[in-house]
Amino acid sequence: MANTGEKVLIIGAGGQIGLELTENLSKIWGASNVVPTDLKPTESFKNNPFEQMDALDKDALFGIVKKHKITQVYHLAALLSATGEQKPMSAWKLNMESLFHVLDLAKEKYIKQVYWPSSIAVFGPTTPRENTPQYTVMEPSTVYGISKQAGERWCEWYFQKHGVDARSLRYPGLIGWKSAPGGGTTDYAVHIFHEALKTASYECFLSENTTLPMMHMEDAIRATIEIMQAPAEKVKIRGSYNLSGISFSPKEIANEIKKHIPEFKISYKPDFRQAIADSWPKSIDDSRAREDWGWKVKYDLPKLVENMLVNLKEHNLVK
Ligand code: NAD
Ligand code: AKB
Repeated sequence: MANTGEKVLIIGAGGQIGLELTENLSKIWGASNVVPTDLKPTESFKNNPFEQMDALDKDALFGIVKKHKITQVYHLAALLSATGEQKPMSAWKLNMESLFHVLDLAKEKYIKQVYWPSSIAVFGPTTPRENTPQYTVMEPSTVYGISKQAGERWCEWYFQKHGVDARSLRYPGLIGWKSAPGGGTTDYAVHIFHEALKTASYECFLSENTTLPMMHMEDAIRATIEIMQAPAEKVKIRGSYNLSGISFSPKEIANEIKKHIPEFKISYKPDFRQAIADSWPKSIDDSRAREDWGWKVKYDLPKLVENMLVNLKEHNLVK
């Protein structure tokens, strides 16, 4: 049976994370208590009270929060790293202004809690790349990374000055079978599975040895819900927590796929996303998340690859 008590708003619910988060939060709070919002409706929300909303429209956001007596907001709408480099000013506007709207709602006590994701994109070429610490040099070289770094600082500022209970994770690249990625540098690690099952070949836009931090979507959703449900005093970092899953390169994931599809072939044609990937860490130290609120990853690379191939096939989701 679903819990009661919270009324949850998800902004950008139609995206890669939002679709799965809506499903999971609906199991916890009941579908009628979870309000997904996005620029356009999708079929996935037939059991939830979906609202069409532009995250930049502060009045619409305030109206929906009041109408549904929302207590928690998960704010996911953003332009990601690759799209952000193509549309820098749109990325800056959306990623920053929409965050202020949500933080202001919490400051004015309309809502009790905010979740806002950050990213490994907060790090840059001058950051130590192996086992990147929680606190280190951060000079992001993408508009997306700059917006995430600024967002972290604003979340912390609203917490310190106004007592806003904002919580955040620096997600690595996320890989799931239920939803498609939306314009990031790590998107190859989802596309590769679809192409492997469809054509047994994939042309990768990153070079073969580009190692990046990644995570199965199930782990990421669990981490998100765990940090939101942790007692406030355990959430000691109010910027954003490092979060680590697994690290691999295109060559390594291709080799793992070959164990299931021996004829699978990968080729490499790096594009502008290579420079973005080269500026990001290879692996992340998430000891603070483990110590503070008990984070523990479940999926390693072999489990992730098996899970993706089995589910994409079983649910007929190859695109
Ligand atoms: P996505 O691009 O798949 O989804 C974003 C959603 O926001 C889309 O459904 C889009 O329609 C919606 N949106 C865009 N502009 C909007 C607007 N003006 N008003 C309302 N909705 C709007 O992104 P995602 O992968 O689900 O990422 C969600 C959040 O998680 C983002 O903040 C992203 O930076 C962060 N994140 C994602 C990853 C990842 O690998 N997916 C990694 C790190 C951080
Ligand atoms: C992207 O590649 O932009 C995202 C991210 C790591 O933030 N997946």
